[in-house]
Amino acid sequence: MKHFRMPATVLLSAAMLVAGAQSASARPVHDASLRALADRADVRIGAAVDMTALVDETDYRRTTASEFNSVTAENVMKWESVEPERGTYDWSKADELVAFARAHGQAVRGHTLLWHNQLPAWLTAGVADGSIDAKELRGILHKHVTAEVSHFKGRIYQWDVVNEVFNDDGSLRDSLWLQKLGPSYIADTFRWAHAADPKAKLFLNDYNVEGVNAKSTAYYELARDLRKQGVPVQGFGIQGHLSIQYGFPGDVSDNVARFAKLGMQTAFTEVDVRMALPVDSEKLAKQATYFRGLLDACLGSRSCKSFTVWGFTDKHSWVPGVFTGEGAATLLDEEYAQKPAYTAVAEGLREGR
Ligand code: 9MR
Repeated sequence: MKHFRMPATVLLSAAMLVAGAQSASARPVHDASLRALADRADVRIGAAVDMTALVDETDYRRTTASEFNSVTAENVMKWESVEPERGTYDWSKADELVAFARAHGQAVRGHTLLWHNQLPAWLTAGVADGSIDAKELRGILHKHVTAEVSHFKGRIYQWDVVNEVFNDDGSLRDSLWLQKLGPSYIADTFRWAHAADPKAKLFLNDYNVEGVNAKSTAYYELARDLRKQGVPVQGFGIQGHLSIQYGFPGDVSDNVARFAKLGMQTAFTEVDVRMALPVDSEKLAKQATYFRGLLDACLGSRSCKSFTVWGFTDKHSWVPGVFTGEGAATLLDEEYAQKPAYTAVAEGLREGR
């Protein structure tokens, strides 16, 4: 029996997802859901989706389907997931998400083509031991971008093409991409992505770029220069990982506006607002104002097409695993009850643009 175990699990997962899709779509999207409000505000409201939770939990599936009209793969479109062994692609989990989205009338954000994290071990090891040289690495990157964008062609409305390539001081991150290929890797990656799916909107994406600061200015200058050279970069993604222990970034609307002025789209791509635990009502109220502040900056500019939260229940959030003693960063608590942040987002969407 042992060798049947894996395929059986895979089959079961697929069956459960389809069943979930049916039961969730049988429930009408209620008029006051975030997605119904977002439709009226002409913006996409999105969520990062944890595929394990989507397969395992009915509440998670129902909420994903009923509250959001855009989804992002939290992990399963990253390079280590899709090409775990060199030349062997595994699109299965990402395909399940795309199928779920299709069944629920949701758009899909692609995340992410080039990053310095979650790279396959064969690639990082090969670069480290010198068996993959710079010329080969460039070819590998070209092949990866082409394979992934082609696989999802026509099904992704926004791609995070390059992710987190600047430091907070505005210098380029010293990643293996910069070390081996030099700064031209950025333009190359956009050109290759565009060649594979000319209709997808191609985004730069990073954290700590909500307001006007050295890092967001580096992106602004990069975007302006690339566009002048005819490089197909069409969007700026502001992740929006905030914490209530720091002040709310003051000039988010100005920042969005300057990218809009370049003719670019903007998006809030990974919004969450963490706090030191335990939770209390004052912290929750403050958190709500942070969510609302970012949402208002989005709704205030026609350039802003989507507002995505990085997890929607405190039951499934990356925050506690990374920031010791912090958490409660999402719209719903661990029991899926609505927090003040949920109400604030719903009210913001109801007020519209
Ligand atoms: O939420 C993701 C978490 O499950 C992964 O373990 C982590 C690995 O680095 O990546 C998290 O998502 C990140 C996203 O891809 C890029 N911006 C920062 C996000 C939070 O770390």
